[in-house]
Amino acid sequence: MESRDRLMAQREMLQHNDPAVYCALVGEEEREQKGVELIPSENYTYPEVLAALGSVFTNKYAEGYPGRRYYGGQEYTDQIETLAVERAKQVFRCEHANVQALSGSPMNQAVYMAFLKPGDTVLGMDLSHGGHLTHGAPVSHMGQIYHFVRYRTEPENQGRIDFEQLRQIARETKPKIVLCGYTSYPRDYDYAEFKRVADEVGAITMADISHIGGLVAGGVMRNPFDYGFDIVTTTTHKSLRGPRGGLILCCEPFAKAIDKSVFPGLQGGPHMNTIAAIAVTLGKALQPEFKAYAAQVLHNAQALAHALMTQGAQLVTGGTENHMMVLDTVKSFALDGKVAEQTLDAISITTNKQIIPDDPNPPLRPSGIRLGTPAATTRGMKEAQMQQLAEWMVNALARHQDENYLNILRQQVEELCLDYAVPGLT
Ligand code: DSN
Repeated sequence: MESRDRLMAQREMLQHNDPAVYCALVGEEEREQKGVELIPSENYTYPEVLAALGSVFTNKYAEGYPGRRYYGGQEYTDQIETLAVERAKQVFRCEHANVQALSGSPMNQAVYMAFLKPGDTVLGMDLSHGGHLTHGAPVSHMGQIYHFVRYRTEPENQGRIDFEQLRQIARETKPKIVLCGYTSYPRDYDYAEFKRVADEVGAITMADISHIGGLVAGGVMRNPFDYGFDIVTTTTHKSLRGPRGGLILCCEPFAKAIDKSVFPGLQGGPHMNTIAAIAVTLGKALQPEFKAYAAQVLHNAQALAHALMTQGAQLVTGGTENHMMVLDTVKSFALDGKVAEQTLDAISITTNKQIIPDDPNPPLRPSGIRLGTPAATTRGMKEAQMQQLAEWMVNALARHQDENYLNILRQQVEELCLDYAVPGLT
């Protein structure tokens, strides 16, 4: 059967045999097409990635690594994983890559488990200042097993990291890992300074570049390996535009311990359909078009941040140096982040509520929302559309109780979105 017919037949089978799942799928396709995604950690992946994810590679168990597996029948899985590894090394200019982590959390856990014993110290970013759950949130298992100590940003210095404080904490606590990388931080990272501190106390340097992985791959943001970092982790589904997965990249001396920690330490059979999709994603990241995409993500973020601030909205760091920004909705509109998120949902602009540094409010009703440009850029939106979206968002948040007005805005947003197709849905 021709591939197109096969895909149609698969969808028809799903529609016929499981209408509940099919209806939800169609609903999600419509939601993605008619609105716009401004959550900074999301993206619209490539049609080729969807094809690889929905392929027979999902059938195969492949515990182990290429050439050293515990099951037979690995001629094509070995090809795929080797390709993904080689491309990852080329894209990120590193000596070793493990492509088996199932997603971001197990990816970081595997690194900790490779090099730390319970109770060992990790120096990471304060969570309300932008750190991630796996960087030591007390509610995460990682926060309970290891001893996380925290550095912070300086609000009076546009959210830049306070390296004096960071160095002092490192000297006092002697961490085994100095961790740089965040989930809600709109500034670039001074890897050289992190490395100096880590060297002074004999710590391993680890950068979790999950959010900016695509921007590093596209050469528009700094690469931690250029500053002598030991280990870099990144998810593959954010700015990199791939499937949901994780890469652990490192220099050769760390390679064995990391591979052993992922399998058999933490995980069983790798998801080979995801690894096939990661190979596709990294192949795309090596194309010149990807550099242009990454550059446009940054241009769009500048345009969005500038348009929001011009219209009186307050960004937590007073601007951005990457793809994201955090809007203080309490200061800007006297609304908490939950209400702001719901208001923007009502006009088909998807964002997410977000705690801000030292937020006095709880995480489910925090003081801000996060915005980012990777997904909108994938659809071909540029600076003019960012300005338009900023205007609609500010107007909606300023008149959030006016339902009729929100309906008018929603129609305008959806009209715009019709002109920008979601890849894989046309
Ligand atoms: N959930 C991701 C994010 O939104 O940043 C991090 O894990």
